[in-house]
Amino acid sequence: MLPRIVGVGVTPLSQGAAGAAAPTPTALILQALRLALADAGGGATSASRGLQLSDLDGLIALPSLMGSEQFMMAHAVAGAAGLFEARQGRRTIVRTLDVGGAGPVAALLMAARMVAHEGCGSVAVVAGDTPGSATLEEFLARADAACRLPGPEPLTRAAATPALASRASRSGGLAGGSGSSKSADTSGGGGSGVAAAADQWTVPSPVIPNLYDVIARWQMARHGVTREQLAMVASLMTLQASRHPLALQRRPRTVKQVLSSRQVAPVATALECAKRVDGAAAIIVASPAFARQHGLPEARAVEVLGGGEASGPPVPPADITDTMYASAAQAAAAAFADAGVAPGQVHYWSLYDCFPVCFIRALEAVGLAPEGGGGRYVERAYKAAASGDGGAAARAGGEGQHGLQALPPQDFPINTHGGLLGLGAPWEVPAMHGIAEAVSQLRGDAGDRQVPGARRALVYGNGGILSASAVAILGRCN
Ligand code: MLC
Repeated sequence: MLPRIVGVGVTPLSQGAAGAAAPTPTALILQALRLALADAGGGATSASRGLQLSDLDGLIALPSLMGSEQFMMAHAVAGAAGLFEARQGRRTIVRTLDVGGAGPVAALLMAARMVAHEGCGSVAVVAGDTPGSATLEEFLARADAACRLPGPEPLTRAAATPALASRASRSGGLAGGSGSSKSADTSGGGGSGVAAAADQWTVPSPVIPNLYDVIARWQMARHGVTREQLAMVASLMTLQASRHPLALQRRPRTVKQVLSSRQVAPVATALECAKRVDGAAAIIVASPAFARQHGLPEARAVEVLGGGEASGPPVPPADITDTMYASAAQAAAAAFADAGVAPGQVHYWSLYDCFPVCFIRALEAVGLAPEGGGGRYVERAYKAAASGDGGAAARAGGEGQHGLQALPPQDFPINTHGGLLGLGAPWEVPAMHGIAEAVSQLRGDAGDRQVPGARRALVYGNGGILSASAVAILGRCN
């Protein structure tokens, strides 16, 4: 009998109201935790009363970027929640896990291990952050600093990377001046073909989009991904988000609109960057015995069938090689083996999409597209959405003024919530949205986003600059 997800709580998303007091990450997390505890009970029609804080034997939190609680986040959250008082001296395990955006999936797997091997009946995983209510300057001051990590050969990097530094300065950056320049080279690839180097000390702000840009240009040069295929990812995610009740913006964007948005890096516009929003989410993992003891409804439980993790470099090195960014594929292979599930047995996929290249590589890593074929996979889906594809798209709803038609969920069973590029990204929270959407799909309550008959789902989280990968495979209990 496997550990299972018994409760999910997701707060509304927000971009921060002018003049309103911004919430703290911890306050949002507590809101999400309350929602998850109540959700475990199954809602108003269920006989179960849900769970109480005191029922939690463990709590895992992910660090926040905008909060002041920068030390032992999980302890800060547990303290603010009153967890230790509520537990009245019973053993409680509280841990902070830092693998960036891979955190929710890695924490889900850690929670499952705590349930299976550390004597915990139930463990909460929580994450929340408030980049949406920060000014762009405040956000970038922290986000840029977070990614100024030492890469290999720190003393020689600057000398080794003149091509990128000059490219990056041509693109302007946002803090550096002509941020709206559209004149940067978008041909892809560095002067030496596939060698696209990143010296994060000379990469302009915003640092994270510019570092991902290095990998995107490598992917273009190495695998023939086109500039338009990158933009199609962002467009498809806005189309997916247009059906999600929490989406702040429901207007799908075409490739043309994506490409004409503000340029922030040589091959990235603002619409191709994870969207800053405030939000928090919580999930509760429990043992089957705990769930039975507390009368939690079996029909809503989602089993953690297996998982895998792997890591890569903290920043793109001087020469990207074919094997350097294998962590997503390694984590996926480990997860499939652990779960005893093949890619063909997965019906729904939440794939991390902080930037289009992450999503394209994820399609290949999990086996939806062959190596180097992620761009073409995206292009086929976009063309179906743009053309109506023989009436298939029309079945899912009418065509709007933008000329795109929502794809039937069974034709594109990926990120039906819209991912980071469509729904939004509260720093390390987004893979929680991916988990929440997978749970919705497996419970069969995803409404017009429902993939018919979804019984198994895969969730992939990515941390840093493709530096940490975590993959979980989930399944219906009944
Ligand atoms: C904004 N937009 C939205 C939206 N928010 N669309 C839909 N839904 C939302 N919630 C649209 C705007 O209308 C605008 O479109 C465009 O997106 C840009 O918004 P903006 O407000 O003008 O941009 P702003 O946020 O101020 O700055 C853009 C940015 C910044 C690119 C500099 O967003 C950024 O740095 N993003 C990256 C964040 C990041 O690095 N996250 C971590 C990713 S790595 P239009 O048409 O008007 O242009 C990761 C791994 C890890 O995830 O470990 O963390």
